[in-house]
Amino acid sequence: MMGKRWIAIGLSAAVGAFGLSACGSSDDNSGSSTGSSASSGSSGGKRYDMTLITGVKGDEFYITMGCGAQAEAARMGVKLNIQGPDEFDASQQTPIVNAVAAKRPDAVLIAPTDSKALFAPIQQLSTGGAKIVLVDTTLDQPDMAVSQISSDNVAGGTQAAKALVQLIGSGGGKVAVVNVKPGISTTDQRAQGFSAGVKGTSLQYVGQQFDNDDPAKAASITKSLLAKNPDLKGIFATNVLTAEGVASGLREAGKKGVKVVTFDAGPKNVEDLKSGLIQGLIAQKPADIGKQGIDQAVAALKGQPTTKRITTGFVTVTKDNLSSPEAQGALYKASC
Ligand code: T6T
Repeated sequence: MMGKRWIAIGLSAAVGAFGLSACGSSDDNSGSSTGSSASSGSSGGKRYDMTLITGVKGDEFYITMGCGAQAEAARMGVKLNIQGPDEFDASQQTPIVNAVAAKRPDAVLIAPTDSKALFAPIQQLSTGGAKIVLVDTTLDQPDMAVSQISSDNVAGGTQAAKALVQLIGSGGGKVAVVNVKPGISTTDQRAQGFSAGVKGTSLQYVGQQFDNDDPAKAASITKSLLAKNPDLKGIFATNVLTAEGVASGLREAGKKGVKVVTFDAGPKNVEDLKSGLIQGLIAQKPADIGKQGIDQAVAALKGQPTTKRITTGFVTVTKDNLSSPEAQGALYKASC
């Protein structure tokens, strides 16, 4: 009963957050959006050469983004190389950006791992002539980018708070956030949206802790949160690996009844949803982000209008709607 009621509310919250469509995308800038069918990924016989630099290797969100980008690149005749650091870390991503800059690609799609630290390396790429498209994460000063494409992460965090209000019910209680690390635009915004979303509700927000994108650390944070707050009622986990760790922590603590809502929909997250450790996944649209990233880069290279900011949507996945075509289509891939 509660699950079904929550889906209805979750979806209407999504409609409220994203305007006309619960899971569509919106553009908020002056330029017209790029019609990819009218374009191809070459100019005067030269095939465009692009690189996608993800936030971290092996994360199904970025794997799925890469699949979307690769399919669109193939369709457009663009040569696409995909790279990413071993860890979600600016000190590991920066040398990759510098090495890519030395090869002078036509365009780079990049998810900066830190909104400040990656500014100078990305600015240098841009000064070297590459068109820059920021995918997923962004910078504090993103002016060099021809386009920024991401979910509405603040709205997603607020949606998670509303979902926990519904799941926990009228008694309310304590809730916590397990987050990645400060300085990542997306996850910072999710926590910000969550904190705003619990204000004035029956939930008492006890704060956030950071796991450095390490599931083992997220598991130990979860266990110590439960030890310090035996009456904890809910947790919001802000990304794939954090969600994996929170679910493991709950399993290891043998704690039942804590409601968990998480961002993302990797295969392990889906397993944890099925087993009841997680009650709701806020799935992003990474393949769409990758596809639109290629389209924007091609448009910029051809001197066509680009869209400064593109917001992609979410699908809220629960145990109840998991088998629906919409939910199945929103799950992330471990390979293309
Ligand atoms: O949640 C995604 C992405 O949006 C975020 O910027 C970093 O973490 C993920 O890659 C998932 O692990």
